[in-house]
Amino acid sequence: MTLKKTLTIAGSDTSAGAGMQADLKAFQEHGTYGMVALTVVVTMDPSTWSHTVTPLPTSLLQQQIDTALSTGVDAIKTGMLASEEIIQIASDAIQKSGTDVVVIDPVMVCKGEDEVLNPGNTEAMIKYLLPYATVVTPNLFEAGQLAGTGTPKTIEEMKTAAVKIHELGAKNVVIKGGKALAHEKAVDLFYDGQEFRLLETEKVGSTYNHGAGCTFAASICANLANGLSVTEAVIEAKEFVTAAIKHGFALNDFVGPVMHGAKPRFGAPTVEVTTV
Ligand code: PXL
Repeated sequence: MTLKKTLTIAGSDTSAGAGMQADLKAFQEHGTYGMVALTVVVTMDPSTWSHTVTPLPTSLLQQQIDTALSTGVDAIKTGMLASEEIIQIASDAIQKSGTDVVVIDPVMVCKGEDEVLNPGNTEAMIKYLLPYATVVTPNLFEAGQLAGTGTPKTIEEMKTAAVKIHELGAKNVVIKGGKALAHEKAVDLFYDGQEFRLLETEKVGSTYNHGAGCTFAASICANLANGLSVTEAVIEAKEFVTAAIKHGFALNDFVGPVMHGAKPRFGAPTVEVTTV
């Protein structure tokens, strides 16, 4: 049996809930062969948990990409890219790979940290990554930055942002409203250039959701690599991440990661899909 090869170009979250650790765990749970080209290493101060982002030399990133691409990857996901140069390297990798399964998670900040990684990154993502995206998965803040609309606060504003991001070249846009939106359900908006669909699940009480965004995007990537349609891939990923959040746990006093492999073990809540 040959596994599909899914490559993440992303950072290491040493606490292992998010970043390439989340990607690899989600890839594994979806039965793909996960590979990594590491961009940065994020470490945390043990007494305050404030993050330090340390980029790897770009020559080393390039060597990793060359190694991974030489094996023939079936799908690529991007996560934390941290500089315009790294974004360009990731774009080149996507083009060189020849794959048309590309999931862009436009990470701009770490959860719990408010400083945007690098303001120039947004323009670079628009120019170098969105035109290649099969699916882009911004959260509300990232959607507002990419669309230039400011952070959406309602479903109507999410729709406006999704149209703008689609116009920038992303074939499918999933804006993760999650529980952040003032809505009774945990809601994501999926736009494929034709129709808008709301994906809704019950809001999960757990606040242990570190890594949810990465896990969601990586699950979409693995599902697409395995041949699911974009709609099927996105819905399954929402089930997968909702179960992961439901079973999230406290790693220490500062952070609670999702339980990446919860769905296969405990099942997943139903996702309601409605056209809006
Ligand atoms: O959740 C965004 C994210 C992505 N990638 C890495 C991270 C984080 C947040 O902590 O550390 C490497």
